[in-house]
Amino acid sequence: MQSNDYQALKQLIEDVSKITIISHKNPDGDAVGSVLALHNVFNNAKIKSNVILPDSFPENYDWLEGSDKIVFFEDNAKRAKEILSKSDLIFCLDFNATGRVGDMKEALEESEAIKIMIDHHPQPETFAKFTLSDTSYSSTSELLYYFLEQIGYDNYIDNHAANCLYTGIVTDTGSFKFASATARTHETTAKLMQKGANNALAQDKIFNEGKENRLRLLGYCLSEKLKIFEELGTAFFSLRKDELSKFNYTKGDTEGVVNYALSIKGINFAAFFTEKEDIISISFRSRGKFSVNEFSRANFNGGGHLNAAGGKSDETLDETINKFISLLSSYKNEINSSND
Ligand SMILES: [Mn+2]
Repeated sequence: MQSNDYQALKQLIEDVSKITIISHKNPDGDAVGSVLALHNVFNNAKIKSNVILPDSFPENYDWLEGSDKIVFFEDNAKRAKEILSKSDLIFCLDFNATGRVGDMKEALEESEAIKIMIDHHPQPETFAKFTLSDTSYSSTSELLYYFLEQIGYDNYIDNHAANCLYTGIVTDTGSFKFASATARTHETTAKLMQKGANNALAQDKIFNEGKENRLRLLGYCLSEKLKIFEELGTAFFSLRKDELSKFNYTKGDTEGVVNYALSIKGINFAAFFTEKEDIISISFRSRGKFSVNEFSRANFNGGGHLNAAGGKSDETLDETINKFISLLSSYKNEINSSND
């Protein structure tokens, strides 16, 4: 099958009987939004599908239609494995490598289903038979809209699916602030609103239903934990386990905090280090040309996008931060000229 043979793909979707839709570990708004959008579209087209995620997602997405139907691998591995192994077709949304699904990796790789990847991260692996991968899209949700148009399924996007796609676009573009939000992104968003996406409701649900401890943790990070290296154009935050538990941390509570460091004039590179059970997890963000994808791939076993990437380290929090600081001088020119 040609990778752009959408007619054949549409036929395949309609011919098979077991379709599964999955996304990456620690699902974000784009992951949850895109899988549920496709699930809702298939429902409207009278096509059955299952949705599996490796683990749970932040509560602020549980208003999305179909979120209660998701099977979580971490809670129900047996059932998830069974679904994956019996699938004819597996849609892999918002990830580019089987390693991104965590403990679900083996079950995904072992499944004989035809895999379809729709994703916007650079350097995709080649495990899928059909790969629609384009880094010029703000989000997988935006790219999924394009895909649905190509197979003639955009008419099946109802208000529920539209809200799901809108959520993916809003969260991956920082509410349309990032450079990744192009004219096309806004055009797609307009079409979603015509199909019933409710922007005010969605933004309210996503951003204004937080918990007190999350806001206090943000305050603590901003006032106590921000380190700035002005001459290196870099700032970072870090949180130890004891600090996380003091604020009753749950997954997603520090999402977006790293971006605040980039709001300072002259800061083009930001990082957030979190001490997890047996690993240090890192978020990187940048403004302009400096590639945090390259930086993380080269130094911190991670990757992602030009301006947003993840990383990890097996060393202690202090060792990880020291390594980070010692690397900065060799990137100084790149960082400081990032916005030229
Ligand atoms: Mn995404």
